[in-house]
Amino acid sequence: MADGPLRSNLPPLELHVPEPRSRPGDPVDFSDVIVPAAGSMARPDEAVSPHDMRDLSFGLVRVLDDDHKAVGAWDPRLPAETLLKMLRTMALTRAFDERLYRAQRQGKTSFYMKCTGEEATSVAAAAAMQGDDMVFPSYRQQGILMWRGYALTEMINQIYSNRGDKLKGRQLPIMYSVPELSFFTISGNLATQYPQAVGWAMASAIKGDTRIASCWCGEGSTAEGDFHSAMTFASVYNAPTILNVVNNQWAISSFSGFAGAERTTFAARAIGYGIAGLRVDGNDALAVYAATQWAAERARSNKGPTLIEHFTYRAEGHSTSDDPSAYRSAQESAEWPLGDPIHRLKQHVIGLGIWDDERHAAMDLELAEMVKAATKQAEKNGVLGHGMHQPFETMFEDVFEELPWHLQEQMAQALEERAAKWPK
Ligand SMILES: Cc1ncc(C[n+]2csc(CCOP(=O)(O)OP(=O)(O)O)c2C)c(N)n1
Ligand SMILES: [Mg+2]
Repeated sequence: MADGPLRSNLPPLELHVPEPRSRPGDPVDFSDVIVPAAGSMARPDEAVSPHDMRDLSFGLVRVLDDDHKAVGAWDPRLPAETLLKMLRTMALTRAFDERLYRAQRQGKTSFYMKCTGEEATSVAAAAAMQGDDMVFPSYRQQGILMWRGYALTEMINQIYSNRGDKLKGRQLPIMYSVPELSFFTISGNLATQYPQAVGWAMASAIKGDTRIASCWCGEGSTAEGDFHSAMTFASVYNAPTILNVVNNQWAISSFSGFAGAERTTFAARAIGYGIAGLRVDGNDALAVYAATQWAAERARSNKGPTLIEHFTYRAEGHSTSDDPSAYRSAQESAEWPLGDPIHRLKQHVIGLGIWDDERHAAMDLELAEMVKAATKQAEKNGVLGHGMHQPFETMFEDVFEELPWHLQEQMAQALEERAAKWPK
């Protein structure tokens, strides 16, 4: 019953509650997903006014066509070496995900997150940036660390929170922090990296530096206030930033409709802020590279920030704590119309005559062995939950230069209680 006065000649107000396209057991229908032909989008100059590129927020920049050939103005025309390095790095990311997912199932760590199907959105983006441009990733861009050559054992030490963990077990597994690779600390609090990236980019400009910043968040995270604050600052100050939204259709069990996908695209969020917006096929490594290269050039030449929506699909569960079969049709992943990014790049380089199935199979074996060896190496430093790998008091350290009195007291009390409870 309505609480307010009833005006019986008016229809009752009602809300729209989005419903996902399918639930477990349902057949999947992606016919509403519009996939423009590869090469059909115009590529404006990097200095274009955001008002003259609105189409690019609603279309889809695609380079690889149905025959895996690179076509159109967005083709970045990469040398064979770069194409093969991107392919290898994406395959390494997947091999790493496979093994560390299993390690979680074996009880060696508490938590893991895969980026299966989304490898291009981090690897190809990192490839198109300078190695010292600052990145502010979410928890699904491990591909950036792979591209920048971070040691796998360091990543696994962190995942196992073991003696070798440089973060001393104080971060959730997979929440890396690698300052020497210009890789900002991953935070579990969604979208906080957005204002941080814009602020960092503003500082870079204030200092007269040439390094730009790039951040990533999921489509669900665009519903956070931080996303919009960051967009305002980026727009007002023309901050040299690339703002990536990885639209993988799902935010744990909430489909993208709950973040507004039924109303407009995520790239179109840029329009209201007067920022350049690009919507790209996130499973097309060449399109991701080309869009990032365009945005990086724009940012570096003081023409302004770019919001890039990477249209992709989260092929697996949100994390090891999730079971997607409880809320979405198992068919979705198989029927996703944009295919798999590794398969598509592989077919492209095979078509160029610089790669073949045999070499690919050999590479997959080599990478699996490499990851296995790194895992074994890291396990020498212990695995999560088997003993205390870091001195207890480290949880109080490294925040303040000098430990304030109240934390000193808390530390002393904690150590005392610990000694009383576990004398050995
Ligand atoms: C501020 C905040 N709210 C909620 C959560 C819980 N949470 C963690 S991941 C997630 C879904 C995020 O989805 P999306 O942004 O689409 O990224 P994806 O996981 O798909 O990469 C939620 C709700 C959180 N970590 N932080
Ligand atoms: Mg998502």
